[in-house]
Amino acid sequence: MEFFSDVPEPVAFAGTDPGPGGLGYQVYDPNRTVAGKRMEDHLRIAVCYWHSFAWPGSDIFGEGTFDRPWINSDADPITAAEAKQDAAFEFFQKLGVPYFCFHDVDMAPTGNSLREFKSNLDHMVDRAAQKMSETGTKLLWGTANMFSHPRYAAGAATNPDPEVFAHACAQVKNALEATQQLGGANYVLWGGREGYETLLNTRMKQEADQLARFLELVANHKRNIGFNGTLLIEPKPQEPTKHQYDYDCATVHGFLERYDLLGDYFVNIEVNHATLAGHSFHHEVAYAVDNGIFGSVDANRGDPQNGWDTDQFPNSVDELSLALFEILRSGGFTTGGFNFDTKLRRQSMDRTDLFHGHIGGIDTLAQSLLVAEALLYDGTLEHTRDERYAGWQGDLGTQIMDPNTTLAAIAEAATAADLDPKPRSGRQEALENRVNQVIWGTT
Ligand code: XUL
Ligand code: CO
Repeated sequence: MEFFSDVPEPVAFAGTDPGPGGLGYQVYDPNRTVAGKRMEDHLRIAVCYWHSFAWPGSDIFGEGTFDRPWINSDADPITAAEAKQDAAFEFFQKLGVPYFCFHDVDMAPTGNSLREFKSNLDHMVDRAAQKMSETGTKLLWGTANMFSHPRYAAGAATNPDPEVFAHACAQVKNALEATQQLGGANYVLWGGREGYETLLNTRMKQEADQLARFLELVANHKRNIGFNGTLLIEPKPQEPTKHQYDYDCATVHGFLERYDLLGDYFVNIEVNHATLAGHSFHHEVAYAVDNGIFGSVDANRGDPQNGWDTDQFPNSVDELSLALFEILRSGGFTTGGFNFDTKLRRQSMDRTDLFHGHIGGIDTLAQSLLVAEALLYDGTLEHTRDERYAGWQGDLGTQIMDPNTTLAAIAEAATAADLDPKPRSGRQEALENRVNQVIWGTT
């Protein structure tokens, strides 16, 4: 059955004339070379299964609004899961992007036991493997949903009950192996309920030790089965819990270092999670790149007027260009990519709205990539930073960093040389203007 018959042909690069209905890419041209690589290979775009195919458009105040014939609660669960999978693969192919991402529960009915869930997952994963080989679509990452079921209300790995921890182990083992079977490039852990609602009943240190143990077990299993994708942690400060332990990139980095897990885990940075943590997306990417933990991105945006995770499709080149610049200057993605962890608005109920949301988001990323390339070639930012820190390459900088130098020796040298350093302009406005000139193409 064809679900997206209003879009008979795959969406293609159309340049300035997107054609009837506007279903063409204006900027995203997979084969265009940008900074020495194909655009498709830079962006490594993925569609997510959950918001796009498993969610009917419900919110906490109202039921689903979307026209999604494949979501049918009266149907036999496996038949419904198969229809959802058909719709998803039809969409991936018609959108013309290389990757998708999924949670175990998006793909397969959970049944009434771990055993039943596993056998449903096996069936659906075999079927997905078949569809992937027919369509050429690849898996960017898989993950396990350990936050929706009531058993996880007090967390999965951080639950006070070890039986819940063990249940989570079974779920992650199965989801990791499913990801491996599908040739996934990464495996993601988002700890939606790994946090607390109140400190009145919480032992933070105990929960941190449990989380670290869990991450250690998962990393060991990855090695045992020979999964060669990357393990990614997705930071988020809160929602659904009041406080989430994987607050932001710096918190995750510190946690990994504390528990000797650096090198086993990298980060999947989500734009709207960065802004919920009080950072810019640019900041989170720059932090991860600088500290060697950058992995992948969940592309979306928040709404500056409210403080929750609205997961809207990205539409601001200004917001994304500088983050893309950091990614590009660090050499780009390795196993990661841009996953659209994005939701349509509840009033966008037509099936074609799913195309419009993704096409706009993809074009925004593509345009941001072009700006990032122009910023790289322009060189102003890099040159300014080089100049600003040049002193650290000189004698004094080298001497300060020498581990044998003491505070007293530096003080003595400063006094003897009668140092009286003068402040210098940080040139912020000039640099902001330069970035705008590059974005506007007026340089
Ligand atoms: C929730 C979120 C998740 C993860 C995967 O905010 O971003 O969808 O990406 O569990
Ligand atoms: Co996400």
